[in-house]
Amino acid sequence: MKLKKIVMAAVAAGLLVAIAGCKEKEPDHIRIAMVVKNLGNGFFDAAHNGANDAARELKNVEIIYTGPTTPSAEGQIEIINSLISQKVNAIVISANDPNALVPITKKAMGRGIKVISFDSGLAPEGRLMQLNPSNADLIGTKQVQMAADAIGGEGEIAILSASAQATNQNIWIGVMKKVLQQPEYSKMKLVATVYGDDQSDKSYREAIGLLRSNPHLKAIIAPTTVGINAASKAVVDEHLVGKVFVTGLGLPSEMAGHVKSGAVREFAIWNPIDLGYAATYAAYEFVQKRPTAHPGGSISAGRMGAIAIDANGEGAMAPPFTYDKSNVDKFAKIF
Ligand code: RAM
Repeated sequence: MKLKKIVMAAVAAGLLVAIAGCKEKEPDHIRIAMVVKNLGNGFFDAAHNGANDAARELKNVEIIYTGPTTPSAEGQIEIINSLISQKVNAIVISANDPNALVPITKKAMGRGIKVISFDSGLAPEGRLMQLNPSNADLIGTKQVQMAADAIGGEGEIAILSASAQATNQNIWIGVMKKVLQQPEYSKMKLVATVYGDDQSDKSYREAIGLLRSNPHLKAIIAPTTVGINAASKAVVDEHLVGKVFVTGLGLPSEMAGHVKSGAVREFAIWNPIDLGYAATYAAYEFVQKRPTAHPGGSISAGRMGAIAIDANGEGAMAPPFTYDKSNVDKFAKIF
């Protein structure tokens, strides 16, 4: 009798284990890979810091920070292939191309990896969500306004961008071109758009090229933290401070000296630490299959609060902040 009871208890326990095994188990150690456009960019180093902050709060999250040495879709494809073999739980990517990466991120998603893009987006079919730093119209408009302020609303301007396929820069350039058609900017003329590939040396060479081949140039707008830094150096080296003004999106830590030299009056940016932090929370919510993590829902991003996901699967953070000589030093200590 006693033996029968033991056998029955053992069978019941076995059944319970089997049932538990059938139910999809939430991973207790979550590996989130942050794939950036390229390594060695201070903007992404700051985003990485934010990702680490989120991982510390979430406790069971490990961040794998990676990216190619130069910003190319090919380099990111290779990395994602390896992340698929490593069976990471999520990939958070700033994409070097909106479309070229879609087949590989689709493959990753097919293997159960949650893919979200942040900063520079993937086409909707290649990701579950895109986290934008801010609204694209605001970012584009702001940069034209800053250039207009610096040059009194009149004269030739040029754009020094990142890589030619970068999703985020191309969206902002599109907005800038539209804004420039408004009557208030009719005296500003966009004479060239060049690409420094988010490499300091190439951006510097492109900026020098712009300055030398456009003797009437009044402003360079660089919607990239690498480009704005390189363009400012070029203006100083060509002895054009006060004649040509640089503006765009920069990191206070990299731009403080250029604001002091006079090459830059104002520039803008959002907080890249918060962006990396929120992107990590977003990935976590998708891995945990939170019921609200879907287009039309929202993610809850720790200290950043709830971020709504629109019908296209996009979410946006705060408006860009403007920096000039009154505040750049204070923020230079942070990012
Ligand atoms: C560079 C990168 C990044 C962009 C910033 C403003 O660091 O191109 O994608 O968001 O500039």
